[in-house]
Amino acid sequence: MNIEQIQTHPFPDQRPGTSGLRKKVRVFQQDHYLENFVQSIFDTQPDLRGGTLVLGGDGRYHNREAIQTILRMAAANGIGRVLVGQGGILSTPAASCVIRKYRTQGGIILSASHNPGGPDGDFGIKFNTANGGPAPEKVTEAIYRRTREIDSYRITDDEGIDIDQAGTHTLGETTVEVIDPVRDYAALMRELFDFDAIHQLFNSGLFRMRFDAMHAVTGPYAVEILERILGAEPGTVINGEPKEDFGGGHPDPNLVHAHELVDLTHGFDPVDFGAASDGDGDRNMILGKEFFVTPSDSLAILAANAHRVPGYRNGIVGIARSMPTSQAADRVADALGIDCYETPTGWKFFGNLLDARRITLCGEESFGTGSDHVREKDGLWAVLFWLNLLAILQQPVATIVRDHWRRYGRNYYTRHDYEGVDKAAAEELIQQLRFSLQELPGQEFEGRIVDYADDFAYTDPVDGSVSANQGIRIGFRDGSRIVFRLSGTGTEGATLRVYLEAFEADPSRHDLEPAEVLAPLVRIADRVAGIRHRLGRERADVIT
Ligand code: G16
Repeated sequence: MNIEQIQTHPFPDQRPGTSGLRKKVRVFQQDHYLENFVQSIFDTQPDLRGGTLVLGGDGRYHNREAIQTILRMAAANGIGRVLVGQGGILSTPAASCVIRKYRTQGGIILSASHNPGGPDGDFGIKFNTANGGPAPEKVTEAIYRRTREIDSYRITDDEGIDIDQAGTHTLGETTVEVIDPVRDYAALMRELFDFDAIHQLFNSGLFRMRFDAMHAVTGPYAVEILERILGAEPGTVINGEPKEDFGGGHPDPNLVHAHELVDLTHGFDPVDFGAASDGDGDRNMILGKEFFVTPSDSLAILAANAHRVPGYRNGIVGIARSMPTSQAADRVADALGIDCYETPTGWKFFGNLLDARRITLCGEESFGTGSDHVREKDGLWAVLFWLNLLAILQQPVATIVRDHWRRYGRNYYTRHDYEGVDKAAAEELIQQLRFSLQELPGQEFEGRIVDYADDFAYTDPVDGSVSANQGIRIGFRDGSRIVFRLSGTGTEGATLRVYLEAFEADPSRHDLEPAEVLAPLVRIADRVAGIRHRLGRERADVIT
């Protein structure tokens, strides 16, 4: 094996966003592009030298090539051992699980999550630290700074290794272990949930579910856990074969992109329970018979019922939600007498709270729910949590949710996304909102009076770090809220996200159409921000 020192030049656009570096596949295919970023990780993470690195991805187009490149760079950079998922596969939560279980020094996950794949699709890379979680901002900023000055990287001239067979290989001084991507994760799920109760539920003949893996990474995980271990009927997992282009689909588990699953919960002979996960397995969508559970409600319901599930039998110590996530979880935390933290968008902001044992559960409106079992959001975990509750409560999903609303009130919620809009226009829109913040409090819009208006800033209670400019919040005296922010995960133009929320305590008003309840807030959002006028869009592209 020869180590080569390749001369390179910095790329100006390698600052990680909400979750790692995401770009078009063609950007990553440029000479040196991936290598520069990987070398910058190795240069800024000295513990990896002689240590262990976890490596895997969601199986999307370019995954295999990238894995071979990273293996050769790991060997050239003195990484002691690499644990790589067989076939290059590791879901994001499974990677987090493996990093923690084997106490490794970190991991590299190759994924652009819910973004489409294929030669014209997206690719991504992110570094997770030794706690199993996405690198916090101080680490991603250090990596970014390094990408701005890099002038060479190290790589071996090897052919690469066979990652399709489990086993141990050597690349120079580096040991490469190709591991079963499912085994450790499935074992962890067995520790947390009552598998016997779920098994009985599937065997009762009274319950049917479908899990939509969307031709993404969770297929093998769901088939193993739901069908093989828990005895769900064959065919429970649909679109279970991972494909490099996700079968041409958009692996984002929401009402728009997972419509095949949504249809199975409606019409003639609907299934009792539907669930889906995304490209890299960290998101989840939960459906009952003709019923959609918003991710914000899901977090609140899991928190209120956690004591019923083996892994959380002793109760939860606290909850965290991202700022735009509805305030449903806050009410549960109040009732339980525990803290509820409001963090910026991005799972990385939960890491310190979890490590410091200030919270047990956390979640985001963007179809993310998780707990202290790993340091990533976890799609299948959420599905198993729901299955465990369904097995114990023996009630339909809709009944569980309605009971919850009756007790805590309902937070009507929706998110409007304006995708691929002109970046400068979107930035200008946010900037104008910032300018108007001071004037808004006290103003009345459609009978609602503005209580506060600010640009959300977060001070991490554990390490004191401050993250500013995290989204514009406009809160009204009746508890309703509008939040505006620009997505940090897109790869084309900009995406404006508008989050709308209205609270309703009266149970006789819990069965209204969310679109109807929230329509006045949609109008207010347009009036305050000038969305149609500034972006030239009549309506949102995706409403979830
Ligand atoms: C990522 C982050 C999440 C975030 C979501 C949306 O999810 O991990 O924390 O909520 O993006 O972010 P944005 O609104 O900036 O697009 P994933 O599933 O894409 O990794």
